Amino acid sequence: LKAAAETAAEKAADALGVGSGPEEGVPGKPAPVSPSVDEPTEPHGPLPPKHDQSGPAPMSPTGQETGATQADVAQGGPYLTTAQGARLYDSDHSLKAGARGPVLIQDHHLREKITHFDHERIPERVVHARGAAAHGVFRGYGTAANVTKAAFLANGVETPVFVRFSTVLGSRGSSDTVRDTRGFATKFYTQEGVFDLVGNNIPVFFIQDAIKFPDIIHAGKPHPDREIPQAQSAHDTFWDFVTLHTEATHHTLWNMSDRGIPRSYRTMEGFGVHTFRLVDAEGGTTLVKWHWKPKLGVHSLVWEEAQLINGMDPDFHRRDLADAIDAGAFPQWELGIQTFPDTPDQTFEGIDLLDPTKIVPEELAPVQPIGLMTLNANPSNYFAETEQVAFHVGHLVPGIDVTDDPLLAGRLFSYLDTQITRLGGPNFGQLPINRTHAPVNDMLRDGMHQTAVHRGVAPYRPNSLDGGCPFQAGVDTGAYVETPVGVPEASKIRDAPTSFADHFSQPRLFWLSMTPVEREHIIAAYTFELGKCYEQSVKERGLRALANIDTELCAEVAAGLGLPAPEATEPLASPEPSPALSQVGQVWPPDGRIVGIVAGPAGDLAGVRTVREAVQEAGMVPLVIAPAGGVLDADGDPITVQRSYATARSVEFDALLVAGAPGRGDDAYGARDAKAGAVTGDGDGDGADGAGIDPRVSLLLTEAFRHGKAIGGWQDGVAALERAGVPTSAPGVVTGDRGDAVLERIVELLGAHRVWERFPTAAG
Ligand code: HDD
Repeated sequence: LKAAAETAAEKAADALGVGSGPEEGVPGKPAPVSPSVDEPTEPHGPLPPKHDQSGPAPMSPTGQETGATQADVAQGGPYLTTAQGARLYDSDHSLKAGARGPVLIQDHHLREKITHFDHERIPERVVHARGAAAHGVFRGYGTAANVTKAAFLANGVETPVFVRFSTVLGSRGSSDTVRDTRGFATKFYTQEGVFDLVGNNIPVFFIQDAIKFPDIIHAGKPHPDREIPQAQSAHDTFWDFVTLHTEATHHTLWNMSDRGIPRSYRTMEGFGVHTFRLVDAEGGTTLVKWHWKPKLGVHSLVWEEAQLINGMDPDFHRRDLADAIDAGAFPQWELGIQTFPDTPDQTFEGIDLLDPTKIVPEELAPVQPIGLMTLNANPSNYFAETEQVAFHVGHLVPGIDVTDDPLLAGRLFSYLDTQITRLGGPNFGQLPINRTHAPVNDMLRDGMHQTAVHRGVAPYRPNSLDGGCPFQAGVDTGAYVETPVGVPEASKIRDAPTSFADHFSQPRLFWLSMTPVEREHIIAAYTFELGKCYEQSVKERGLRALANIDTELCAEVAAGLGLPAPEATEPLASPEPSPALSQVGQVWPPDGRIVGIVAGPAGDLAGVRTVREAVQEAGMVPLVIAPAGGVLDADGDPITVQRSYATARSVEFDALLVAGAPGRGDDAYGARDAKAGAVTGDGDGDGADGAGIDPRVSLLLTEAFRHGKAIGGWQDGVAALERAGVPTSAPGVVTGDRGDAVLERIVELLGAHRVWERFPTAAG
């Protein structure tokens, strides 16, 4: 085999008329910089898998051992083969009648390779097309035992999970930080079957009845003629629909708030939205709403940051999640429930629990923690896992049941239906990422992509030929055991309950629960979005909806649009505000926060070293920023530079520290700038160059300032801040003689996420 590989290499070399040395002397190709970047010529075994794949053999969909290990089924082995396992000696040239002759159709490998490639894509999800996912584990606290018999919620039970976060409107290749709702879908591989909690980061929905789902999505997606704008709600059709269909007002208001632009998937809450029904061991029932509470707190971007990131790093959220997990900073959420008595009217404190446009304030029904989820592994393959995972609100386990929420009813149909198109048939449950960890013993047979080899002759019930197998479980252990909820005596009717007609009292509750800075952001968001609409009538209708939420909100947005503010058409309610809805005012751990340290080749490098270590010890990520890449090396103890002035941009950092920032013309820029005769400083690299500061550093610092980020400087860094135009006496700007002391104060500031006193600003 080795000889065969050698022969191939020799053949290639012969064809080029050169020796068999790697790429040596190939005309037009520069010599390789280092041997490590050459294509290897010796066959060798597969590289060790990035993630541990040594786990137990995957089960077949029928629950039988396949005998294969994960490593066997993954790509591996030293030799390239066809799909049928035949080794290939050349995958670089198609079979031709002579080197310059026509390509021959008998080339099986060519046809197989191209045909497979032609079919690599599957339809993207009709909504939530863009997502990122991670594996993890859920551990029950046992605190839900009095309301549900679901075994995975029992104390100490550990259940593997797979979570996919997503945006709703954009296509697969769209940007992460658009203003949109985020999906938060969790697959629990429980011992009693798969349970999917398919929620969002916003606790209410645009519509109360699933029959309106195609309408809201058609309105939100790009216009059908030009297919623009991508992944945006700031356009006429979206606002046309949500202002005509006023039950969308509450969800839209959440979208226009900071919740529409999360800082990270790791800092989002998750909500099951609908009311579900839990069933205990005695058959007793309780109504619940599901909540995911992030351990890092709920944080958002500011709008200007979000827009910049869409250009700078469209994969911002995807990268953030993967990097954090790779670095061992495993994100965690507590699962919690709000519980309500299962009364015949299914309301709580006057709130209709079947209306998915309503929340129950946490002050009325506290969220009770029932378990902890930790995401601790990135997917090995995006397509196999993140793309092919199939969630379904109907995937339930014993102890969890649905209610008659009309939105939920439509979802129970849609998720199964959509997978059949997306994943090419009814056997998508057999894909590795969708396989249950409980044994499967169904009577579903055949169909496209059937991979199970079913045994037995009698896939029907009742039967005697397979010994009557399989048997049905009793109601005490089975899933999908109906709760005997009364159905009111009624005629068939296309209508909604009268309580569903209240579209404004809860948006008002949300608005009144916001702090002044959050209200400023909401005003700015409506002004931007309605301002992007072309149709005057849509803008005016938007203002009429706002008038029914709050007079000040309406007046401010109207002023921004240059239109008169209309009067409310409904009396404004006076609900008790719910402080739990605000993202401001709490203190959170700084874990995983990214701190940029601007340093030059001179200045207090010992201080930079100390600060970098202290940042790491505090569980945060330090990134050293210098004029050029490489290392800063004052005294033989090099400090690695992670970002140069060319690659650093403020949006990546939660806080910035400045030890010194040399001006242009300094040696640290290297030959290129020196040759270009850039503006000179005093050239000593101490950051005190009178001639000014590099415009990129100035932009870095002023942007961070505008976005309410904590900024610190010590020694030469204080002068650098001043030259960059950062007011050193402003709130959240910390200066001092020692880097570690400045850092201490920065960590305190990070607890509040942003320096809120600096808002409102143009960036709001
Ligand atoms: Fe949906 C995907 C969440 C209403 C129909 N939905 C989807 C995903 C999430 C949600 C997180 C992505 C899952 C993944 O990562 O693969 N959807 C919601 C929430 C809703 C909601 C929280 C309201 C409370 N959805 C909703 C309705 C319908 C759908 C009313 C249809 C009647 N949703 C779908 C779908 C999708 C989907 C078309 C597209 C891809 C998929 O299901 O697997 O079936």
